Amino acid sequence: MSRFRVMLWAVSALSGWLVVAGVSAAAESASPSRLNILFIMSDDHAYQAISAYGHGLNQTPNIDRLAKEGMLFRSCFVTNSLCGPSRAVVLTGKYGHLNGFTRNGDRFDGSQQTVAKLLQQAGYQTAIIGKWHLETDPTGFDQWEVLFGQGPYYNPAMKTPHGRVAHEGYTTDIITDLALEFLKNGRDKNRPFFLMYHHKAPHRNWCPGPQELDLFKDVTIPEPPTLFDDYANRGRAAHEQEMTISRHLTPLDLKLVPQKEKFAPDQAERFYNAYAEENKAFKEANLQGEELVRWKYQRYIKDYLRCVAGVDRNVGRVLDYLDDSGLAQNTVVIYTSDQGFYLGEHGWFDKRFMYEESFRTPLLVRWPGHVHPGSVCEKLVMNLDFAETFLDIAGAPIPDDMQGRSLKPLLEGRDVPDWRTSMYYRYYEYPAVHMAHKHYGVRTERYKLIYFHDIDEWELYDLAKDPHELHNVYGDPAYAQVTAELKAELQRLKTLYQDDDTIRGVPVTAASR
Ligand code: SGN
Ligand code: CA
Repeated sequence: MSRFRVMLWAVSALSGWLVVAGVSAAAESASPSRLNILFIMSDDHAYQAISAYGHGLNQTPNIDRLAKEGMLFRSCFVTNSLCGPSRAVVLTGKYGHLNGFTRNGDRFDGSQQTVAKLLQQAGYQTAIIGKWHLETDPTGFDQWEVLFGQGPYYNPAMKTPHGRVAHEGYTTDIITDLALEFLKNGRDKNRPFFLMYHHKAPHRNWCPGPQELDLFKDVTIPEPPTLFDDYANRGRAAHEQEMTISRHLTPLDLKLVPQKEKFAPDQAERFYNAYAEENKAFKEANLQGEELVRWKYQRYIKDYLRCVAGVDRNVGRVLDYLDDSGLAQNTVVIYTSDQGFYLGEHGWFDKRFMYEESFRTPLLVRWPGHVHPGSVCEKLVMNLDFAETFLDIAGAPIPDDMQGRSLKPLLEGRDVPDWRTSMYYRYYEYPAVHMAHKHYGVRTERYKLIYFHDIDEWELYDLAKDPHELHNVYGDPAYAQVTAELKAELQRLKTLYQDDDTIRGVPVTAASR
C-alpha cells in the first residue's frame, strides 16, 4: 500500500469508527431501553411527613432532593388504601378486582402478567428487595430478597429463592445495604435494571432505629386541626372505625411495655433507655382526657417521624451511591408509599378510608434531562399508572389490558388535555383490623362521593369548601345536581374499570368479602 493509500485507509477507518461510535453513542443516550429504574416504596409513609410537601412536621432532606431535582406530584392517589392491594396494583397496572388481590392476606397470583415480567422481556434485570407482603413468592424477578409478611424492625430474617437468610441490625438499614449490594455487585452491567427497593418503615408499631431514637426529644410536634374530631355530620363509618389515637393505640404501640422485637442485648438497652425517663414521668402524671390524647399523639408521631428519618437517611445513602458511581444520570428514581396515613387527622392513625390523608400517597420522580428540576404536577395520578410509566420509560409496549396511563408526558412537562379528571376507589377489607367499612367512590378535583355499600350510606364532600372533610353534604338540596353528576360518573368509572362487583368473576357479597 502506498503511503497515500495507507493514510486514506486510516482516515476512512477512523471516520468509519467515529461514525459507528457516534451513532452508537447517540443511540445509547437516546435509547430509552438503557435507562435504569429505581422504584423506592416505603410502607405507610404519609405525604404530610415529607418536608417537600410543606406540612412542617419534619425534615426529609434526602427524599426532598427528588423534588428539587425532579417532579413532586401533589395529587397522587391509590385505588385501595392498603398494603397488599396497593402492591398488586403497582405490579399489574390493574384494579384489585382484576388482579385478584383486594385485601391483605390474599395470595397474589404470580402467574399473571406483571410489569416485572414485561421489563424482563424487554431486556431488564429485575430485582426486589424488602417488603413484599403478597404471600406467594415473587415472580418475574431475577433476584429477590423479601421480608416474611410484615417483617420486624430489628434483626429481620428474609426470604430468598435459595431459602431463609438471617440478618442482624435495623431493618431499614439492612434493606438499604442489600439494595446497595445489588447496585454495586449484583448488577449485570450489560443490562439496565429495574430495582424495587421497598421499606418496611414507617409501618406500625413504629420502632425507631438506634440512630434516630433520640430525635425530637425536647420538641413538641404540631397537632393536626382535626385531632379532636367528634365525627358530627358523618355517618357510621367514621363513628365505628377502630383506629383512634385515644382508644386504639396499644401500650405496645406507645412503648410502655416490652416490645415484640427480638433485640440483641445492646439494642434492647439502647432502645428502652431512650424511653425510660419519659415513661416514668408519664406514669407519675396520671394524665386524663385530652391531655392523655395529646401525650399519646406526641409519642406516636415522634416514633413515626423517627422511622421516617431512618428511611430518609437511607434514601440519602442510595442517592449518594448513584452520584458516586455515575449511575444517577441514567437512572429514573421514583419515591412513593403503598398508601397514605393518618397522622392524627380525625384523631386517627392507619389508613383504609377514601378520606384524603390515606387515599393520597406521596410521589416524587427524578429523571435527569427529562423532568424539569423543581417541577410540580397537580394532575390526578394514581398508583394504577406506575406499571405503565415504567414500561414507557423503558421503551416497552404497554399492554391494552393495563388500566392506568403512563405518566411520562406529565413528567416531561407536556400538556395532556385529556388527562383523567376523576378517580375510582374501592376498599374491601371488612370486618378486619381497624373496622373501616367497605366502600367505593369517586373523587374529582373538587368533590368526593363515597358509598359505604354494606351499610348503605352515602357521603359527599365539597373539598374546595371543606378540605378537612368534616361536613358530609350528601342530601343537602344545594348539592342535588352535583350528586346526580357524581353518581353518573361513579357508574361510568365502575364500568370503565370493569368492576361488576366480582373479584375475578367471584361475586363480592355484602357479608363475606
Ligand atoms: C397490621 C397492623 C395494622 C395495619 C395492618 C395492615 N397492626 O395488622 O395496624 O392496619 O397491619 O397494614 S400491628 O399491630 O400488627 O402493627 S398494611 O400496611 O400492611 O396494609
Ligand atoms: Ca402499608
